[in-house]
Amino acid sequence: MLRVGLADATQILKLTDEAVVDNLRVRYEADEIHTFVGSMLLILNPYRLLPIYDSLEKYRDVRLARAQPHVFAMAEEAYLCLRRDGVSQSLVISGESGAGKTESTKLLVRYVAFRARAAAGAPASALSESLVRSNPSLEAFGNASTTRNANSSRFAKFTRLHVGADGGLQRAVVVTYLLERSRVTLHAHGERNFHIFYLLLHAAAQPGSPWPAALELPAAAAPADFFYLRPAPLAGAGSGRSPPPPAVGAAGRSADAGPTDLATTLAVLHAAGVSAADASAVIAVVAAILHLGQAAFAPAAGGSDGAALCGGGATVDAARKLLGLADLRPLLLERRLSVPGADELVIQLTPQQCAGARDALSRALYELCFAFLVRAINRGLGGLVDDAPFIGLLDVFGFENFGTNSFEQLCINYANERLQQLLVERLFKAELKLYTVEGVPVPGGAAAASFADNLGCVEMFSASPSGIFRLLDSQCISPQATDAKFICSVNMTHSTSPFLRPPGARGVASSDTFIVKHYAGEVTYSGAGFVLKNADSLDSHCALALGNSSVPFVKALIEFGQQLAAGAAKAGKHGARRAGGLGLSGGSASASSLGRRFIGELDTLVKALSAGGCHFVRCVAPSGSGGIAGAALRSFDAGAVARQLRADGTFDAVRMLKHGYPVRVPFAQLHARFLPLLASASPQVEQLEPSQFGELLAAVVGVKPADCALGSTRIFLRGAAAIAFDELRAKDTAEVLPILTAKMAEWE
Ligand code: AOV
Ligand code: MG
Repeated sequence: MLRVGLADATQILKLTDEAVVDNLRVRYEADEIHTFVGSMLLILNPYRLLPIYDSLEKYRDVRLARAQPHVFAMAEEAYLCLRRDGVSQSLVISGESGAGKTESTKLLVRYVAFRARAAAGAPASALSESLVRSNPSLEAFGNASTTRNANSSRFAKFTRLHVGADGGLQRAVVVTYLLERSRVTLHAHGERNFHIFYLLLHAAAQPGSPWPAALELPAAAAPADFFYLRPAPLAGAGSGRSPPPPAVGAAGRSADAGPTDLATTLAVLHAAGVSAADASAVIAVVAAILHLGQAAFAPAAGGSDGAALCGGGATVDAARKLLGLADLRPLLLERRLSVPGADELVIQLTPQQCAGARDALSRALYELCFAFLVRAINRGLGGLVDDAPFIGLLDVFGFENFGTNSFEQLCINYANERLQQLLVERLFKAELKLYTVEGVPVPGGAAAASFADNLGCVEMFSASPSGIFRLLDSQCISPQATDAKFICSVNMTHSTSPFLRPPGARGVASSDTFIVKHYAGEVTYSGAGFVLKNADSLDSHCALALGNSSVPFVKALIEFGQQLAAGAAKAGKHGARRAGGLGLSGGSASASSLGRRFIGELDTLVKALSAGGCHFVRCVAPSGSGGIAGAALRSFDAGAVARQLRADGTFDAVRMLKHGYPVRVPFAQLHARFLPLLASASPQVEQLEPSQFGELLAAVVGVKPADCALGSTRIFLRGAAAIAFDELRAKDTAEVLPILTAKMAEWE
């Protein structure tokens, strides 16, 4: 028989980091990809479809302490907690890029939809159908192939599944964060733009396709024909390779496996309530972006200021038509400045500035389409606001460390730091504080109580006024802003931070790079574009022109963007921000900067997560940073696994949880729940203090002293001891009475 190791890493007798990794290896080799660390679940990416997702029924009503480790068991636990306590529960899914977060999220959604259906006795609802079906279209617009993951999420997503009083799914809301808009106009070597562009070209190349004529695309156009889709060359080398198409997802069905074709994407849009005309209009904007990318600029003839379009004239005209504009050229070649009390100032842009204006327009249009899509999907899911408790599923973009790391990685890695801090707070800090407050000695002593705290790193990013994002904002509002100045200010301001590597020792100028010691590893941030990307917003005259578009959809898109920008600016004034703002500026440069908006959005998100129960799912890439190539090998790289477990605090968690008491129940709760039962056996019980009552209960259910500790307000329990309490109800009075009497006699 195959050895399958231990289902819970905290059960390892001789606990070392190596033993934890070895246990995972043994399990992985036996296709056991799930392992508990107490109430936390580790999932090792299997990189292939395993036959372990068909039987959902067997997880129903099984408490986590009794369950086999499985992603469905986590969803069931969250569901049961919500039903029992009436409080929202969130499943926080973390892990490096390519580790399996998005696939796990889809499985969790599938389970909750099943569970809610089973509870409410309803047939498959349109809502759960729409939920599962909305994935391909979101992924088509929000995912792209990177060197780490062929279907990498380039936005973060918080899905709230609201559960009604009958246990059924009432409605769902998808909130998205920080789409990586810069990818629309630039992608790194070995990566691709968002899937939708390739899906469109693929569809347009099919015989008889209506798209080429409708969108003025050349027949049989290939991605390499478009500037925005061309494989990016490796710096100083030839052209880059194109990564493989999206892989097959965990659910193994095309509907769940990410974007497959344009028709599916359109069908989903349609199902979400988007009219066929609007769906085609979205695709037309996507095509317009491709056309826009073809615009090239040269210095204006005759030595005059400014630039002129060179080449690409026909495609710029196609973009103009698709966007419903009378004239697109002025939007690319000029900047108009409104001067109070004077005539409008028209400035001719240099060729480089023109390219900047072109790209800003493309990015803003794309992000608006994405936001439109999210809104449409939400409408299909039943509305935006609800106070009913929910199961929240958080799927973020994983920690990234590339050859060149810029603004995108800064935001992505900051988001991961925040979530890591949530885990540190929930798992370690709250735990230690509770033992202290309750007067219970920390189980396992000091060795078990040590953990790495990344709070200092989070603060280095978001603190006011000197956090990294604030420093970037100050650059953005300065007239002579440069990336070098920003990098220099980070190195100077945080030179003594333990989370920043001092530049001096590295033999590079302090304006070239800065190195952050993230919880998940050191990342060198460099390269150009911090200032530009942070302040990226659509010029107001551009927005005005598009707002007067003859294409109703484009007009509506701009109005929608302006509403979001106004909402974001208003929320910003009150300290909180909601998703929105997008490419349309809603205030001053710093008030609407992307970095600031992102910090605000994350604050709101973390508050929502902190308000209820949290369940942690950690995805691990067993082949480490081998990315797509490693995935093909399905190898288990012990070093890479150890690195991930050390970085995300799993080793610390195993140590702490091995000694700790995973279940704790307030005496008051025990008292309320079990008094009637015990009082029916012996009325004397009613005289007891809740803490004495707790002790009595522990004796009645036969909990060993080593498996419990009595605090000042609650009882701490280990292992299956907690379940013994739940089973108490089933016990006979005759069985309970002798123990009860003996214990009471002891006290007298
Ligand atoms: P990620 O969400 O963690 O990365 P994904 O969930 O996209 O990673 O997983 C990457 C790939 O691994 C998928 O496309 C699947 O091929 C495979 N995979 C992941 N989980 C499973 C599973 N349970 N069963 C089978 N295959 C799986 V990123 O979005 O890049 O951070 O930004
Ligand atoms: Mg993902």
